[in-house]
Amino acid sequence: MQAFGLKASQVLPLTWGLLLISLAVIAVVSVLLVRGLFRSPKTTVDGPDSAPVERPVAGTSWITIGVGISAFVLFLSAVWTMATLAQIGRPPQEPAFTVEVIGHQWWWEIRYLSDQPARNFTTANEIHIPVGETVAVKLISRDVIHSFWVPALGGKTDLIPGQTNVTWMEADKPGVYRGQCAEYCGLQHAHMALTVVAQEPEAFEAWRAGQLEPASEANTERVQAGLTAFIQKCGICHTVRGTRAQGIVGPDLSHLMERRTLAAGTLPNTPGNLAGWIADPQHVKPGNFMPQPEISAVELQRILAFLETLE
Ligand code: HEC
Ligand SMILES: [Cu+2]
Repeated sequence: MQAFGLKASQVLPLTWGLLLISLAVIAVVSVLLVRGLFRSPKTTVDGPDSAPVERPVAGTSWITIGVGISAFVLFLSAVWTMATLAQIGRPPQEPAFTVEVIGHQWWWEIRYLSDQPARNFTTANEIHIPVGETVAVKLISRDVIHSFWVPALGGKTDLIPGQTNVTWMEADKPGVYRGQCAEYCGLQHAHMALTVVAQEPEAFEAWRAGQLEPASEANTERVQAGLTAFIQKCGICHTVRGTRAQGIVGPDLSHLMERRTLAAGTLPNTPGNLAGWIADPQHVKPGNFMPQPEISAVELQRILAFLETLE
């Protein structure tokens, strides 16, 4: 385990501390239990029918001592936990911007919010952040309870339907950090991963500028045909900014080619996997909410040609 940010570096000692305390408790209890099991009774009973009239009292003081030690250790753990939670509750500095993370069964909608509406944009399953800056994260759910967890950057925060939870993120080293939904949310819960990409500020700004651009124009006949097929067969659920495809049921695909994975971390985003996903999404991720499209092989090729322009 390694921590890559302010929040994680505060949570990590607590994780280790509580783990060690728990292991010590198990060890002590086991030793006492085994000793008790193999201890021969001190009182000797004279005959088969006689039993001591009084119970021996020696040993009851151990109950008081045991409860005392447990209560002390539990109290210490509780205080340590609350102190850590209080420390990470608020970001150490004013957040540079806010990302809204919306949980869907079984993918993450990511919305970058700005004071200027023209600088808002939506993406999916991959969050880019500048290194060394705090980013506020607003957590919302559209269906059931999910939990946002990027282990290398900090602890979990739940996404609760009808409520907005707020947390924050900070990474002190550039890198690609894997996150995962950490609250069982149905069939494909295990395939609800997300990626956090921490970049140097210039690289982040370049990425953001790219995301703000509309999707590239369809410039060849094949791509144009692909766009038409896409609007007909996919536009009801997916948005590609600047086109008539404006669906909101599935992930925004405006800059699909910039993402590392498909279907919330289920597959690396390669041309072969993309074709396989569109041809049979239920095979790749059974039960997910993208139905098997009714498209011919020719349409599939055209749609792929169009999607490959979405950089
Ligand atoms: C009924 C709505 C619906 C239709 C129609 C639909 N999709 Fe999807 N699509 C989804 C949903 C929901 C997901 C998210 C699945 C998941 O990861 O659980 C998805 C995911 C995807 C992804 C992965 C995106 C990512 O960032 O991971 C691609 C690519 C995609 N769809 C392409 C298409 C194409 C191309 C078509 C048309 C042939 C299409 N979809 C039709 C709902 C739909
Ligand atoms: Cu889940």
